[in-house]
Formats: sequence, structure tokens, C-alpha cells
Amino acid sequence: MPIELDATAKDHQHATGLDKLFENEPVRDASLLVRSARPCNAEAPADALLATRITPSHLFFVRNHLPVPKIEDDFELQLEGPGIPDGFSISLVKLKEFPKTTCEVTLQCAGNRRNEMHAKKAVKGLLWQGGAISNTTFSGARLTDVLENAGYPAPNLAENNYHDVMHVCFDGAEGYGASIPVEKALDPRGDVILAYEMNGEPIPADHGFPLRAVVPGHVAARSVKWLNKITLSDTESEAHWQQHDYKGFSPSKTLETSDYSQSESIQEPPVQSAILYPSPGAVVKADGGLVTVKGYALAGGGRGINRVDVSVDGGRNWTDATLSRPQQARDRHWAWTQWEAKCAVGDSPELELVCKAVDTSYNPQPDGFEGIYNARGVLVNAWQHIKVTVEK
Ligand SMILES: Nc1nc2c(c(=O)[nH]1)N[C@H]1C(S)=C(S)[C@@H](COP(=O)(O)O)O[C@H]1N2
Ligand SMILES: [Mo]
Repeated sequence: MPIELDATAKDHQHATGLDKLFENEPVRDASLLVRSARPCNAEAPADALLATRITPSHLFFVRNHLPVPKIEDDFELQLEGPGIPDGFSISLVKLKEFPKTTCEVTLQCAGNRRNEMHAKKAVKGLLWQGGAISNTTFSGARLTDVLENAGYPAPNLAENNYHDVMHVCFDGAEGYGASIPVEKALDPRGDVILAYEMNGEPIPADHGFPLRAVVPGHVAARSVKWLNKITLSDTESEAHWQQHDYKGFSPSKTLETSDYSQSESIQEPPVQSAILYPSPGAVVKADGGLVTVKGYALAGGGRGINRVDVSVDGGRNWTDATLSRPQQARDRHWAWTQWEAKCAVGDSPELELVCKAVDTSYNPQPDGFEGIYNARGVLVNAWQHIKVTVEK
């Protein structure tokens, strides 16, 4: 298992040879909000997430567990599984010959908004605010096309004929790995892509150049960057991040008492929303007695956003936000919904802004953190509360 170099592993940052390990780090935009430098973990700035539907690639959040690897020009994607000849591999040039699919997809880290849970009770992990999320287009070959070409016989899932393949495992060149259930991988409406482009350009180094698995509707941890191997398996990926991370536990469990073998791997995240404007503690203007609040909402598994409710009095009264939803088919809402609400304010100069989304299956966000508390601080989706002051 590779050592995870995270913000808590400070000692590693001074170890000899570290500069060599990190020699392939790209130049990054100065407005990214860096939460850990090496490996780089950085949030997208709120104004960039608000300004456009599509987050510009250079402002897309970065979540690297390990140093950015350098991929050679003669890179070949390895494939392994039933029906696939031993040693089968496919070049990038070959991958680009498959029909090209483009999909608008929001990636959200399972730890997004962790700082809010941490503020209630300590959790372990990078203290992300609400910017470990971004929305972009990815283009590439469909995973189903590539698997079929490699020789994998299409299983009859309706007949429960799986050929012993239950999971599709993705390995990244630098040692990261994850897997997704085969049902998602093979779903013709699941849109799993082996992407070589992001926003119409080659994928930037931080986001997986030259090839990335993109798993829409799932937590971003399953969209493996620097993809160099796909294995069809009867078990989940053996990687640390599939087996011993990205799982949730009851509020009573500590890191020590959490039994990872007994918890389901996180795949589709629950419904989420957050405020991007105004920022906490800001002084805002009331225009004709109305304060503007803006943010994003996202539902997992391709569900859409049905409604976003916004309050300025801590959750007593609610205003419907105006939604800007993705133009995507039912159960294929892979992209986020941006929203804006104009809320009437009374005489109080202190406002407590709250937002909550309801997805198209009528799943609401939970109102508090207590019931969803987990020691690792994943899937933090309680109603967000933000205090601001109204300018007199
Ligand atoms: N190879 C590789 N893939 C990876 C990771 C990684 O560290 N290495 N991090 C995962 C996690 S936890 C997240 S949240 C997303 C972040 O994608 P981004 O850096 O493009 O925003 O990539 C996922 N894929
Ligand atoms: Mo993540």
C-alpha cells in the first residue's frame, strides 16, 4: 500500500528526496485555495464556481493523494478480465479512434464541506470548505466500447449472468486505485468515459493527463486519474482508497473502532447544496429589502435537483431559489444545478442564511450534523448555515 502523503503527514514534507518525488507538479493558478501543498489539494474559488456553469480547467479543484506522475508518450492502457487476451493493452491513439462521447459532469470530493462537520466535532481529513467541487465537460471513449473491443463478452445482467465480474477496477499510474460496480460500468445510460479531454483540451496534468476514468454520478474518488490499468474482477479494488477509506460509519464509531470490512464503499453521494455568495461574515446590501444568495446543488446517481430552499432567518421561513439545471436526461443529471434566491429581509441586521436542496427522488438534505457525523468526515451534506450582516 502506498504511503498517503496528506496534510497530516508533515514529517514527509521534510524528508530527503521529496523534491524529486514532486518534480512533475504543474504550475497552478494562484487563486486556487490551497489546503495542502504537497501533494496538492486545493479548492476552486467561490467566485469562479459562480461565474460560469463550466468551471475553467485551471480553476477546477485539485485532490491529489500522491505526487503527479509523468506519463510517457508510448503509454498503453492495460486491460485484464474474462475474454480479454493476456497482456492486452491499447494506446491513446487507438482510444481516440473509438466514437467520442462528451458529457458535462460535476466532480465532488466525498470530503467536501468537511470543515463544517469538524467545527461541530473533530474529524480526520483535509478541512475542505465548499469548494471541493467543480463542473466540466469530459470527452473520450465509452468504457463499454473499449471493453467490448478488448474481448470481454457482454454479460446478461438481466439474467444475473455476470461471468464472475462484479467490479471494474481502475489503477492510476502513481499508485492510486478505486473500483465501481459492474452494473454502473456497463449501463448504457451510465456514461462512464475513458476521458482524454476536459473542456475540449487535453486533460491537464493535475486532472489525469493523458487519461482519466470519469464515473458520472459517483463521488470523484472513483474517477481515477492517470489511468493505466483496468481490471475486471469479482472483488472490489484492493487499493487503500477503496478498502480503507471513503466509507462511512455511525456517529458512535471512532477511527479506531471503525471496521472498514463491514461498511459499503461510497459510490453515489447523497443530495448536497452549498452557498457560494455571500461568504461567511460578509456585509451585504439589501436591494429593495431583498438580499441575493447564490450557490450550487447536486444529487448523486444521476438524480436531478427538484428544489432549493433558502432562508435568511436560520431556517424558519424559506424562499424558493431560481434553478439553472443541466439539460440532461432523466437519471443522467451528472452536472450540478446552480441557483440564486432573492430573500426578503426584516429589521434585523444579522442574518443566518441556510440552504437545502431536495432531489428528484424527494430526498432532502439532513437538517443537522449530529445524525450524519462520521469520524472521517465524509458525505457532509447537512443544511449549510452562514451568518452575514446587512449594511444599514
Ligand atoms: N490517480 C488518482 N486519481 C484520483 C485521485 C488521486 O489522488 N489519484 N484522487 C481522487 C479523489 S479523492 C478526487 S476527489 C478526485 C479529484 O479530482 P480532481 O483533482 O480532478 O479535482 O480525483 C480522484 N482520482
Ligand atoms: Mo476525494
